[in-house]
Order: sequence, then structure tokens, then C-alpha cells
Amino acid sequence: MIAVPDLSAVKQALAAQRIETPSWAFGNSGTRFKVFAQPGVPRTPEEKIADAATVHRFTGAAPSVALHIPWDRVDDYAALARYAGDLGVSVGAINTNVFQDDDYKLGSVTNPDPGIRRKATDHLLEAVAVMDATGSRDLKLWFSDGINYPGQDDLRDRQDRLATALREAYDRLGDDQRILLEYKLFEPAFYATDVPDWGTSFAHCVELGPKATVCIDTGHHAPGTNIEFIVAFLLRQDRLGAFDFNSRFYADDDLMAGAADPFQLFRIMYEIVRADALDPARGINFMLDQCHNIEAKIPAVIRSVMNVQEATAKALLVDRAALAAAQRCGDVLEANAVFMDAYNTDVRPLLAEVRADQGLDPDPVAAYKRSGYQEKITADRAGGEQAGWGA
Ligand code: LRH
Ligand code: MN
Repeated sequence: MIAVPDLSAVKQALAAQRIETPSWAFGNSGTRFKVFAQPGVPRTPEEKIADAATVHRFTGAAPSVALHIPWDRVDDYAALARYAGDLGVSVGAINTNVFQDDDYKLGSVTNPDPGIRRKATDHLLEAVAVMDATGSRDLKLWFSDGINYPGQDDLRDRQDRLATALREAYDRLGDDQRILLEYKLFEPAFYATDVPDWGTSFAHCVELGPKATVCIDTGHHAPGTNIEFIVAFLLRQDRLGAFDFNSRFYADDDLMAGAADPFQLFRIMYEIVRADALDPARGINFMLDQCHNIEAKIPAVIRSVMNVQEATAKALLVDRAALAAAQRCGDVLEANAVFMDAYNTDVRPLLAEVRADQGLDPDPVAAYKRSGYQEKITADRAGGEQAGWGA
């Protein structure tokens, strides 16, 4: 508990911060209009992991990489985890994919067809087997399931089908494994999504048991949603498992975390700090989930890690004693001023110090650009099919 910010404790907390990167952020991505291929993009899960390890090498704060199955399918997941370990990172959350198969047009685990539900549920179980091999704790479940027209299917029946599949996945978990149930308001479904909001995810998690937690993707809410309220609420219920950080101006834009709305990211991280939930030991997985459609991918992920660090540093600098005093006596303006003082603090010199203390370059993006890694992968990876969405 930090009353008046104690800088050495703030620096310690920042040095201990861990942000998980997504393997798919290094692959080609785009929109339905166009996917712009980039030189040097990885072609294999190993090359994605090498890029994630490079982000960690320059930031010191990204020691794990989330995988997506089947995008990162290999014959030997234990060997892949060892490969990651040799590069100084670990395999993090395992993401399922029941949104890209023709069979899932009318839904995956919620599909009216029991055979298709079986197929989708088996994929969830396959992902847990991958976790057993990689030593991962988190099974990350996002369902694109939903309907486009009223009457297309029965909303209640779909919830029952979803609960049945979740129960089977939950019961397959090992003791140290857990579910991260991600919600999303819409897209690809445009009338009703089966896990559309935090309340639905939370209710299913409570129904399942203590190893089921909610994953908040910051791009998955209706415009104007107060996400930090959801964070505060789920922390109080001890059901906040993870974040998929990114930012957006309109919908699920998947832009760099903190790029579109750094103030929102600060407010979210303040609720984390306020609940003493920043410490990795508290078990919240701070992940990025982004797509770099036009910008260079590795520097974009490095910049995103830095944006989360900056929001966190500002949150750690809130004068909690002064804030509590102003709140207690109803001094609205003073309370807001104390909050904004922290937000308006330039924390870049502080983070430069934290990096220097870790033997890292104070400016990871500049250091990456000087490293020659981009030129090396562009040369090494010329030819061969690039990973990601078909260019
Ligand atoms: C869905 C989502 C989910 C991932 C996917 C790559 O929009 O946020 O977390 O599976 O993006
Ligand atoms: Mn996500």
C-alpha cells in the first residue's frame, strides 16, 4: 500500500511489471478490405516467439508470449516451450479458435447441431492438452458465437449449450490451470453475441467455479463504457483474470494499447494499483491483443509495452493519502486535481531510470532500431509463407 508515493517502491513495482505479448501481433493482419504484408514477418511459431523474445530483450517487461491454436500449431509443444525458454521467454495463455471453421457459421459451442458443438468442445479440450505440454496456466476462451437476426436461434438455448461446453472444459483443467472467459459486444455477430459483456462472462464464471475468471479486452465494449468500473467490480469479486490491452477510436480497432486513449489506460491501471493487484503474484495476466496493420510490428509491440508501463507509473504516483482525504471531505475539485496531477506527470524519466537500473537502454524503441534485428529478419525470412492473415 503506497500512501504518499515512495519512489523506490514505485520503481520496484515497475521493474516487477509483466506484460504478455500475443504471437499473432507479429504476423500479417489487416481488415476485410486489405491485409498489407510486411517484410520480415515470421513464418513459423518459432519465429513469432523469437520476435516476442526480442520485445522482452529491449523492454525487460514481456517475459511471456500467448499462443493461438491452430495459428501456432506444432507437432511438439513441449519442444516449442523449451525453444521459448532458450530465448528467455515462456509460453503464456493458450487461445482457442472456434471462429474460423466453416462448420462454425451458426456457432461453435452454441451451434444448434450437436455434432458441431462436440467438435468445438473437443478443440477447447485440445487447448488444455497444449497447456499441459507448454506448462501454461491460462486457457483463454473467446467465442465469436452469436446471431445476426432476431429469431435466428433461441437465446436461452444458446446459453445452455455454452454452459455445457464451458463445464466440460472447466472440469478438464488441472489444479494450477484456469479459464479466462473473454467477452465482446459484437462482431462478427451483429444482433446478439453469446458472451457480449462482462456480466455474462462473470455469471458463467461464478457458475463454473473459482478457476474461471473474466478477461477484459479493452476494445470489446460499447463506446463510452466505463471500463475501470468493470475492473474495480471484478477485482472486488476476485474474478478478474486478465486483460487484452489495445486501444480504439471506434470499434474493435486493435490499435496499440494506450495510443487512442492513454487516459483510459491510466484510469484502468489506477484501479489495479488501488487494489494492490499489480504484483504478478496476484495472478492477473496483463496481455496485449493487437494487430499492426500498417506499422512495423516489433517496434509497435515495444511501444505498447512502454505505454502500459507509463500508465502504470502514473497510477503508482497518485498521492493516495491526499486523494482519500479529499474524497472523505467531498472536495470534488481537489480529489480530481490530485488524480490529474499523477496523470499529468511525465514519467518517462522515471521509467528510463528503471530500465537503466535493469541494464537496459532507456529508450527501447531506439535501441531496437539500432540493433539491426529488423534488417536481419527481413533478410533471413525472405521467401516462405508469412504467418498471419493471407496478404
Ligand atoms: C477477438 C479477440 C480474441 C482473439 C482474437 C485474436 O476479437 O480479441 O482475443 O482470439 O481477438
Ligand atoms: Mn482479445
